[in-house]
Amino acid sequence: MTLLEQLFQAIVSGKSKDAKALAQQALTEGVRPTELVDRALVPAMADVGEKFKTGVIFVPEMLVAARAMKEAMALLAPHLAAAGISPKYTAVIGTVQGDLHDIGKNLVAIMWKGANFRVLDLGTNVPAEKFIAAIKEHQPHVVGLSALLTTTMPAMAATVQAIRASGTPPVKVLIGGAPINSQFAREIGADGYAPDAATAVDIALQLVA
Ligand code: B12
Repeated sequence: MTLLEQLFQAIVSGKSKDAKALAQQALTEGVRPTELVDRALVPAMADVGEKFKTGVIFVPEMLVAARAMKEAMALLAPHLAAAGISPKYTAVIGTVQGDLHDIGKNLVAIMWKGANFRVLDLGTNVPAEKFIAAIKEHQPHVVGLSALLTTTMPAMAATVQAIRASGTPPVKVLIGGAPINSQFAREIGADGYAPDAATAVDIALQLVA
């Protein structure tokens, strides 16, 4: 098994210590951090999701796999976000109300920091009012909303609507998460959608240009 396959396997089986050690070993051997994310971490979560959907594993196994993913990600974060000197743009990001998934949102936050954004992360299960308060306080250029459940997509729509109606300074709203697509973004009046963290950087930069 290659190192990337071992890392994939460690995450799928929820072995946090192994995942961290293997990620460290890969970095030491010169594997690029983005390659680790794209070829081991993200595919591992996709595999876990498939196993959950088909009843091979249940929530506890999904939880330990997520923990292993986070451990590996924490190790990679400083390498992904090259320290920008003084951030040029400000972004607020959070997972919408009712939704506790944060791995993808965290990855977007890391990549935005790497692209020289100051990022205020409001966490998960964030009500619209909290987004609005943060926009008023920090006047960001971009707001990122994440949703991983089909059942929290309406909360995303309601959040966009509440931001637009709140009288905050105009702000670009960018949305993402596994069930989201560009058509949904158009329907709910968001300014953009990105399917992954790398594209989230490109779209955010386009929106603020
Ligand atoms: C890990 C996980 C969990 C963990 C979350 C841990 C954590 N801290 O995040 C735990 C165990 C807590 C969990 C709980 C639940 N989960 Co869950 N979970 C997953 C799983 C396996 C992986 C998600 C993930 O981290 N992916 C990896 C990241 C990197 O990808 P991502 O999140 O998609 O993010 C990328 C893009 O979408 C995008 N992106 C994401 N956010 C944003 C934001 C912006 C602004 C932009 C531009 C882009 C962007 O960029 C990211 C990076 O490339 C998915 C399966 C899947 N394939 O998605 C199921 C999944 C999302 N869960 C599911 C379900 C059903 C649940 C539960 C309801 C289970 C239950 N019965 O309790 C609960 C709900 C809890 C809640 N209220 O939120 C279902 C949802 C089904 C549906 N149609 O809605 C899925 C799809 C599994 C399945 N196949 O059935 N889950």
